[in-house]
Amino acid sequence: MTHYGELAPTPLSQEVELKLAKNAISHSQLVLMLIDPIDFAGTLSPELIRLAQGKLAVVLTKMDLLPPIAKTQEVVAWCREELSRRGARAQAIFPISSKNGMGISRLSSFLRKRAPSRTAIVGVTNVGKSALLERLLPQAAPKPTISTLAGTTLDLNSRPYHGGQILDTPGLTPEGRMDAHLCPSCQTKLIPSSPISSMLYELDRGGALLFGSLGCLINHDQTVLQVYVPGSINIHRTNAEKAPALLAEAPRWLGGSCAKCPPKKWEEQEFTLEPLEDLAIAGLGWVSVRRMPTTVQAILPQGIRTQVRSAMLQKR
Ligand SMILES: Nc1nc2c(ncn2[C@@H]2O[C@H](COP(=O)(O)OP(=O)(O)OP(=O)(O)O)[C@@H](O)[C@H]2O)c(=O)[nH]1
Ligand SMILES: [Mg+2]
Repeated sequence: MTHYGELAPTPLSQEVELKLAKNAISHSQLVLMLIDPIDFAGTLSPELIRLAQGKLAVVLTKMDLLPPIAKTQEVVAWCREELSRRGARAQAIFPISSKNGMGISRLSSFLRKRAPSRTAIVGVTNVGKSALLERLLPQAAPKPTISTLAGTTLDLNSRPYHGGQILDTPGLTPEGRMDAHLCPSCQTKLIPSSPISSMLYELDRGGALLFGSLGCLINHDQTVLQVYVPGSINIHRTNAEKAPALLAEAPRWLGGSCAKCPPKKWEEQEFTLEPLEDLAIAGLGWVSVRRMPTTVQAILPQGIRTQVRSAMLQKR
């Protein structure tokens, strides 16, 4: 399969992805499960957490993409809370960046001290598993394939590591994420290459925010929202009357999707949010409520997972 001049992998079926992950986990003493904090809702796999029970360590990847106001230890504490709300316990949580090397030496010394005979690196597609393996291996070791395309690693890849083995695995294809509604080119634009932007909006009753042509939030109350989305998303301020028509029409200037993307069916949901709560939208980002409670109506492509949670980044 060719993808914009590059050779793109033929996707594995979800059944095969899960079978390979199960195989890797059952033959490992330690499981590094990767979660991307900028898409916590879209990259946390309850299935992998269940399979890895008792041997789970969580790696928070791509920390370099969090906005500069993020405090690493707060994000780690928040992640621990979110895991425990789901009944999951991690032996340790490692915030890292395979891009700039942050946190890699702490993770390496944990692995050397624990010295499991086999460690599995698991997570959804594109979360950065192969990039982490590359960081952990000595410089001279053959490099795993790393790419912006989801579904790059197609089989278990076992490498010697400090007297044991470390295993890279194909990612699980997550369901209910924004990328499932986009063509490959628009999917790539959703992957940030620099820290995601954080913008504050004061909205009147009936005020609306469009996230390109990917969805919108209509406010039923006067409120202040902090919006965290990739910089490539054009946030357009409008009102409750105009927002649904703009989404349906998807003019080119709005961006986010194009004529090659599959047609979208829209779904409306209402959320009541308290101050210091986030509404996370899988594969897109999140909004955080500041000051007063509000009710928002979200119009999103059908099947997108959403989550109301305590705020990941606290107000400063
Ligand atoms: N900014 C940033 N990008 C990263 C980081 N780790 C990985 N990436 C990028 O994320 C994309 C996916 O990385 P991979 O390592 O191929 O992801 P994977 O989990 O192995 O993906 P599959 O093999 O498809 O399951 C690539 O474009 C990487 O360059 C990181 O720490 N920071
Ligand atoms: Mg990979």
